[in-house]
Amino acid sequence: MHQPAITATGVFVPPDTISNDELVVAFNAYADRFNAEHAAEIAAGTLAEMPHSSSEFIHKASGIESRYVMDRTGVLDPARMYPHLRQRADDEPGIMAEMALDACEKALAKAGRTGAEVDLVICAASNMERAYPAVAIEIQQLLGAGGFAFDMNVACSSATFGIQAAADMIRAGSVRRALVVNPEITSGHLEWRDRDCHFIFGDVATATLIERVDDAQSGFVIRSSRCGTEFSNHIRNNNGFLRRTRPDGMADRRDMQFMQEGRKVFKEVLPLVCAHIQHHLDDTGVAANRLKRLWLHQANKTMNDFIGRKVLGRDPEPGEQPNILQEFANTSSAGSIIAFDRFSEDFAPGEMGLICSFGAGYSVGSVIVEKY
Ligand code: CO8
Repeated sequence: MHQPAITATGVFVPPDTISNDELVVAFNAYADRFNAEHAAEIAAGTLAEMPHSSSEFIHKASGIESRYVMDRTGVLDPARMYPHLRQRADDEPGIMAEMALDACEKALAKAGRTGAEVDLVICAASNMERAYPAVAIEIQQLLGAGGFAFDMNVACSSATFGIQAAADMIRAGSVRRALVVNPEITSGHLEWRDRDCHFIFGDVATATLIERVDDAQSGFVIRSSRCGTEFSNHIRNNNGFLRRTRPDGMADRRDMQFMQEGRKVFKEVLPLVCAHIQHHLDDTGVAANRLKRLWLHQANKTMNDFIGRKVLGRDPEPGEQPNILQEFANTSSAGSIIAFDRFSEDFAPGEMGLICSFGAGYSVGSVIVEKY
C-alpha cells in the first residue's frame, strides 16, 4: 500500500464579478418587468406579485458579498437573467476543460510537475457541459497526461469524493499521480429569476494534485477520507437527457434549474455533517483539538459557524475555520478546496486539518490531512 498526499492545489478565478448590489438592481428590474407584464393577473389575485430582493437580506442570510461568473452581462440583463456563453466548435476546448486546465496547470506548477507525469484525471463537478465524451478525458488530452480519466458528479461533495477515489487508487497502486479537478459553472444552472436563491452561487475551478508521499518532498498526507450519502429531494435539478421525451419537457420550467428547500437543507444537513465529522475523527483516533484548521464547504456563514462550534466544542478562533464565501459565494464542490488553497501555507510538519464538503444528495465528504 502506498500513502497518498495532497501536494498542490490550483484555483482558476473567472473574469467577471457581481456584487450583491449589482445583482439586486438587475433582479428588481426583472421583477418590475414581470409585475408589469402580469399586472392583470396580479390585480385579479390569480398571480402573486414578485417581491424585490435586498442586499441586506443576502448578506445577513448567507455572509455572501459578491461572486465570480464566466459572464455577467447575461445574468445582469433583466430581459435574460442567465449567462451568455459562446458556442464552441467541437474541435476546440470546451469551456469546462479550459477552466479546469488553468487550475490544473497552477497546481502542477506549484508542485514542479508536468501534465505528462499525471496518470489519472477525475473531473468532479455538480454539472457537466455535455454527456460524452467525458470532460475529464478532454482535460487529460489538453494536459498531455497518460493513464485514464473519468467524470464524477456528487454535487457540492464532488471534490472530496473525487479525492477519496484518487487516494484509494494511489493506495492500491493502480495510479501513481492524480489530478482531481472541479470546474463549476453554477451560473449556468442557477435560477437567477428566483430571489430565494439568486444570490447563492458563483463560478470557479479548483484542482488538487495527489501523489505518493514518497514522490514529493512536502505536502499533506491524506491520513483518512470518508464519504457518506443519504437521499433527499430538498436540493434538486430535474434537467437531464430525457427532457425532450416528456410533456412540456422543453418548456421554460422552474425545475430545470437549481431548486432547494433552503430551511430544510439547513436543518437536515447540519446534524448529518456534524455526526459525520465526529464519527470520522473518533474512528481515526484523531481528537478534535489536534485539528489546526477546518476547511469547510462554503455555502453559508451561519452553517459553518455552527459546524465549527460543534466539531471543536467551542467557538472557533479566527483562522481556525476560514471562509471564502464572502468573495466567491457558494462554488459548489470547489469551495472547501479554495479555502484549503488560500489557507494552508502556514502549516508546520505534524499539524493536521480537515477538509469537508456537503450538499445535494444529500452527500458529505471529509478528508483528514497532516502536513509533512
Ligand atoms: N431578498 C429579500 N428577502 C428574501 C430574499 C431576498 N433575496 N430571499 C428570501 N427572502 C425572504 C423569504 O421570502 C422569507 O420571507 P417570509 O419570512 O416572509 O417567508 C424570508 O426572507 C426568509 O427566507 P428564508 O427562510 O429562505 O431565509 P433563510 O434565513 O433560511 O436563508 C438560505 C436562506 C441562505 C438559502 C439558507 O436557508 C441556507 O443557506 N440554506 C442552506 C443552503 C445550502 O447549503 N444549500 C446547499 C445547496 S448547494 C449544493 O448542494 C450544490 C447543488 C449543485 C449546485 C447548483 C448550482 C446552481
